[in-house]
Parts: sequence; structure tokens; C-alpha cells
Amino acid sequence: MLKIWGRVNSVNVKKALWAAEEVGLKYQRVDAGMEHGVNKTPEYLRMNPTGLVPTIDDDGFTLWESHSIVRYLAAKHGAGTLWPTDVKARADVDRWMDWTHSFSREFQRPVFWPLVRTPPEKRDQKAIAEAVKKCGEMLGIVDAALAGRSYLGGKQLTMGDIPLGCHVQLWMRLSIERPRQPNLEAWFARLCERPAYRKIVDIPLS
Ligand SMILES: N[C@@H](CCC(=O)N[C@@H](CS)C(=O)NCC(=O)O)C(=O)O
Repeated sequence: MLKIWGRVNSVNVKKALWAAEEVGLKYQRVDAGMEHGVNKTPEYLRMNPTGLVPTIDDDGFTLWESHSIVRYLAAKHGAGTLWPTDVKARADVDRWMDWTHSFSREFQRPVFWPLVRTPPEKRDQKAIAEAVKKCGEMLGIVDAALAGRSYLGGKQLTMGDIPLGCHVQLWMRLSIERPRQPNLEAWFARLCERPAYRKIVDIPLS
């Protein structure tokens, strides 16, 4: 059975778990990372020398890097759904997976960590406000791309929605002032209608 290492409140672990749920895979999850430890043990580092989560083991094949895991699970189990079979359609959604790294750089450490995992007295409010503004501007690109589309690839959910959908859940659930972005908001609401997204991704911030 597919084994996935990683704590449930990790944005990157959520990507792997959500993809596995969407393609209907049975898997075993093992807590790892932060208070759970495990990820710095010699056994874990042999599988994943970065010491980060997630890592998967699929019948002896180990893989780390969350977006690579999403691509792998989509290619293996989601042809025609998460994994568009047309090469151009696939590149079109794959691009959003790569772009998510750019968004994540501006969002996770500058906005999410200070607001959720840093005591209020240690927060640099000015830096946070600037980062929130920058993230809002970046998400304007997504809002425009979603005009007339249900999902980033068009009518149906693909792997392209998965990484960004995990970061946008955090963005939408933070107590911050967000610019009005109706297409992005409608996409998030659509994701929230999916049982797998509600189960794995839209959980309380921690
Ligand atoms: N590029 C990697 C980044 C992985 C990463 O930064 N994981 C974080 C959790 S989101 C981690 O392992 N942090 C250390 C910990 O949880 O102990 C990926 O996408 O898989």
C-alpha cells in the first residue's frame, strides 16, 4: 500500500494527501515533521536526504518533493482527470504547479508563519502588511486566469489546482484584508465543495 510520511498541517503534505484522495487511493499516513520528529532519523534521511516532508513509498519506490509526488500520483492513477492526456493541456496546468513555488516564496514564510506560528509580540506587522499586499497582487494573476473557468485547467479539477489550492486555503482562512477577487473566491468555494478538499485541506490553521 502507498505510504505517505508527513504531518497533516503541512501545506506540502496536504498536496500529496489531497492528490491521493482525489484518485481514490488507499494509503497509510505516518506522522512526521515538527513535533512528531521522524524526519531527521537516519532511516528517513535515507529515503529523503532533505529531511523534509512529505515522502512517499509506493511499493518500494520512494519519492519526495510534493509537486513531483502529485505529478506521479496523477500520471499513475489520474489519466484524463488529474493528469490531462493532451500534452498542451497538461503543460497548461503544470505551469500553475511551478508558479505556485513563486507564490509560496512570498506567502508561507512572510505571511503564514508570522500570523499562525509566531507569537503576536514577535510579529513584524509592517513586513507582514507588505507581504500580504504582494500576495494579493500575485493572486490577481490567478483571478484573471480563472475568468470563465471552473478550475485552472478549464472544466475539471487537474493536478494544476492542487498545490495552489492548498496555499489558497491558508490565504482565505487567515484574518487579513484580501482584495476582492471574485473568480479566485468562486474557485476556492468550488474546491470546498469537494469532499477530499474538505477532509484534507480545509482544516483549522495550525
Ligand atoms: N519543496 C519541498 C518542501 C518541503 C517542506 O518545506 N516541508 C516542510 C513542511 S511544509 C517541512 O518538512 N518542514 C520541517 C518539518 O515539518 O519538520 C516540497 O514541496 O516537498
